[in-house]
Amino acid sequence: MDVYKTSPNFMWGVATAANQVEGAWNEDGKGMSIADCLRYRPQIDSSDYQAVNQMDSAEIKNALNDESTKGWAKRHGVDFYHHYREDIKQLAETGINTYRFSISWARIFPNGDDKCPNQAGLDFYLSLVKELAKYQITPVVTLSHYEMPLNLVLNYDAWYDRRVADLFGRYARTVIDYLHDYVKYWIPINEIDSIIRHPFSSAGLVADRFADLDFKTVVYQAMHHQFVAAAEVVEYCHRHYPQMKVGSMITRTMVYPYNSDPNNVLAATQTMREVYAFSDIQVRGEYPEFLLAKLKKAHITIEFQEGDQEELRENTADFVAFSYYSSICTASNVEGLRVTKANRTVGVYNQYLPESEWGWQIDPVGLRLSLIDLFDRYQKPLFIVENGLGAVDELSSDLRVHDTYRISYLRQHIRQMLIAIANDGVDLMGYCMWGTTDMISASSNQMSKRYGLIYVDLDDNGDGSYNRYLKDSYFWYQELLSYKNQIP
Ligand code: BGP
Repeated sequence: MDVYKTSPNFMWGVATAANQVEGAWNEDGKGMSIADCLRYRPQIDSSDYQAVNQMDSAEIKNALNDESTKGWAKRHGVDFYHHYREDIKQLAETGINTYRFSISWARIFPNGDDKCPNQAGLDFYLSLVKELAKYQITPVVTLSHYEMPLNLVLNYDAWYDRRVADLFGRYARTVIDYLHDYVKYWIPINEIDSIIRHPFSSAGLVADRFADLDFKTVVYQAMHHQFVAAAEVVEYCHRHYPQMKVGSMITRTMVYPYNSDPNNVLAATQTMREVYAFSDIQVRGEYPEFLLAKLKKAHITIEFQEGDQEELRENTADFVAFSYYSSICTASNVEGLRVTKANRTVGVYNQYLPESEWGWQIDPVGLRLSLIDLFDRYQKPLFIVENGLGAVDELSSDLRVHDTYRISYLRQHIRQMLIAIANDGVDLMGYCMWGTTDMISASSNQMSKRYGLIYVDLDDNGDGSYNRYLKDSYFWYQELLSYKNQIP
């Protein structure tokens, strides 16, 4: 058994997102959100995330007119809304001390622009954090994880519209005030770089609604509004609740050069800089020069309102959170090279690494490299808020899932994480594995891509009993958490 040291207050936990677990899409006053428009589409290759998650106005209209949950995977989630007490109790028994979840904006402000918040929505999240408190589990709350009220897409211009950033601010302040006794850690926007890769599912941007504008300009303007809105959350928390900590969050897919050809090394460096631009703005408080130069060259102008620059500069993140699942290679000329996919990113296949059933390459050392790189760059506490393996799991006749492959994935990644803390001097606050129970996959909207420690009896069409069954990985995580610094 390997022995490593984490600090006694290291945050060991699990992570999830409202739109992937809650279900109850139209209950207790919740409004329709963009996630409720994302349908599981078996006719499309589920790893083609762009095709799966691209929506046009006609498809949204179609979703609006369909009141069923059949096939609309995210509308029923895994019914966490009605199972949260039993799920939290079960997860508490693993020994976790941290639980990352997100709030559905449309549960709080059903249309985004309502005069008053929906009390039932606020109360649901209050009960949730009280439930966590019962087990001394610290919540980490994401305010925007791939959803927003659909009304802000249809009657505003989603995140492109500055008024939406203001409405987000009101929503954020409402939730922060309501939960402040229970929540210290906040992440304003999940994987803030996602807006570039999937602008509809992360920010509600529907290309055909901006027919008169250059869509790239729309995306970058919306990105700017997300940065300002996130900085306002930092400002509000620090001013009113000085104990609170607010994080930046990016998707940290490791990127290698395909080989040592300097042109490929340059391609990898440039790809990484594109992602780092997002954390740079939130951690350093200003747009990096290379991004400004790139936008200028592409004739993309971002409109700054008076005070935006100061807002960003004065309200930087307290910690740097990231998700890590896999890595890709990059080459300056990809012709003839085998293509691979990672977390909604396409790259060149790495011959040294195995791959998951979804073709995401499994790279535990890439996690250690990411930790070193991020810490050297920012010298701020880091937080791994997502890491896990999506796989097809089978419930066996003993009503268990024997997911040795997931245990192996987690063991290798956690080992590299612990080495990074022990040997590389990285300051890491915590680790949350993705996820809790199984849940609907974000990129493919399907159930059969499972990540949980707890199996949920449900299929891609939404048929099943919703019964929960423990997986071998549940017991492995429990064993790990009982040793904390040793890896079973
Ligand atoms: C992250 C998202 C999550 C999540 C995870 C796994 O990017 O923040 O919401 O689901 O990726 O991705 P997927 O579900 O597409 O396999």
